[in-house]
Amino acid sequence: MNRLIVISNRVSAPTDSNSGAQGGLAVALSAALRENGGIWFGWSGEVTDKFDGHINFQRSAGVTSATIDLEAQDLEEYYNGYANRTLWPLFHYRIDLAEYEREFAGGYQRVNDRFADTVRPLIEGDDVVWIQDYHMFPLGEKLRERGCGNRIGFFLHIPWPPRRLLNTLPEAAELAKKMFAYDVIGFHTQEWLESFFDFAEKDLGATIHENGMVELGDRRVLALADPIGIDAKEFVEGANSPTARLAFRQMRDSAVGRDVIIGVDRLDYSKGLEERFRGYERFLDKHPEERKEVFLLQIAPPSRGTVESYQKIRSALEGLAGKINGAYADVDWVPIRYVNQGYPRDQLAGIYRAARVGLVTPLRDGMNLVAKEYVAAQDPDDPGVLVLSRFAGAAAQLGEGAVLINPYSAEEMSDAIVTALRMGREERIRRWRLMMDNVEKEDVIWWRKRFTDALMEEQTPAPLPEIS
Ligand code: ADQ
Repeated sequence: MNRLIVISNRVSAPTDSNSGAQGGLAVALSAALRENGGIWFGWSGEVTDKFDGHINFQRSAGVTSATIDLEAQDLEEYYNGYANRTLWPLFHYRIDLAEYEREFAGGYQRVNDRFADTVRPLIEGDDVVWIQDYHMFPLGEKLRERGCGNRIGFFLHIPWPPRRLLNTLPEAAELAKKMFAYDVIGFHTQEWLESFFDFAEKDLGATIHENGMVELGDRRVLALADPIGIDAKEFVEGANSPTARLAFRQMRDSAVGRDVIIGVDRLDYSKGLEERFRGYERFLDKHPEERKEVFLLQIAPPSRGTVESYQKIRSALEGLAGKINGAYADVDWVPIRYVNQGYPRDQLAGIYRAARVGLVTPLRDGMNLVAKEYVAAQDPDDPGVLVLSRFAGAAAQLGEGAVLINPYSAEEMSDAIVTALRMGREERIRRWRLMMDNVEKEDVIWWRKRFTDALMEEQTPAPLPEIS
């Protein structure tokens, strides 16, 4: 069996202290590393005065991690700069927020060189390398330049934008060409995959074959849609744990008979939080009879706080929540409970379960795991309703059971909330079953295996089932 070398910006291999708090991705990759042996390589999260290529090895819960420290300037240009101020907004269709600065692009290349230099000596014989996400587009090519002939895969966790948007990036073609250094590349949905095909064909002159093989000059890469899932089994267990039961009871007690509408998102402009608040405001305005029957619990831990656009969205949301609460609250009721902290996964599962409606309304999202977690946490005999944005990757899998909306439309959001609140138990169970079947079947292990099978065995995976 081949060893696996996973490379990502941050390493979230289990440590003795965080094993209960890991997300599905970390769980899936750690399981793969445990089965195959190998190393998880990435940035340590630490800053050093002078980069010296020192690698810190750690072994915990059967997984070896190898990390490097980076310089403050690296982080400013590569992480806060190119990754989060250039690529993230552009790939989420926000060219109005994307910043195209040469020093960001330079820092991005420099850090990818640092990754390549330090990880290259760790890659042996027939190791298989799997690189994660938009922080590392050029890493495959840089490893090839350093003589790495191993099979290398790349998975993109965010959307691949339409070519007319991507072409606003000065080095769009160079960036896209780097995808051809890989043997296999994966996207969450058919839509992102097709956007890649479109760019490859029209802007690079590549040839797309039926089986997903894309040819450019003498390079061939297998491109596939491989939607990520959650660790459904573990999440269901978590939702039935004593911690979750307690969180459920506390939530229901504090709701005093009112229906809870829940949103859980990193505080990010791609998640459509302002639009969500405005949609909810429309609902309050149009349905005075519902006002004191419900409240919105929005949990949004801040992220990327040093980037200006994130500071702006944070203060905009505080303003909006304050304005809505000011306009509608009464002595015995507040319409929005706005919370800025993170919660342990089991507690979160209990909170999801207590909510009659899950509002997952990103303006654009590669997948969105909160939608799947909300479904997995529900009581099978009395499940809540998922209101889901058409523009989340998750809509391709959960669209039959969710109430789908256009998140830009306050009217649709308001109507969907009413539909969800009034939905009878039988219909809720029917819709939930459809979604849960998918969440259980296409879980994170399925996702990982679909990719690593293609990478290790050069197999084109079966096409995804069509959802009407
Ligand atoms: P994210 O943009 O971070 O991920 P998402 O898929 O929703 O988005 O995952 C967020 C995770 O953070 C979930 O597991 C959620 O439970 C957790 N989380 C959020 N708020 C929390 C809170 N207050 N307390 C505790 N946990 C919280 C990126 C892409 C997505 C893609 C994933 C995986 O943007 O589209 O689905 O990667 O590929």
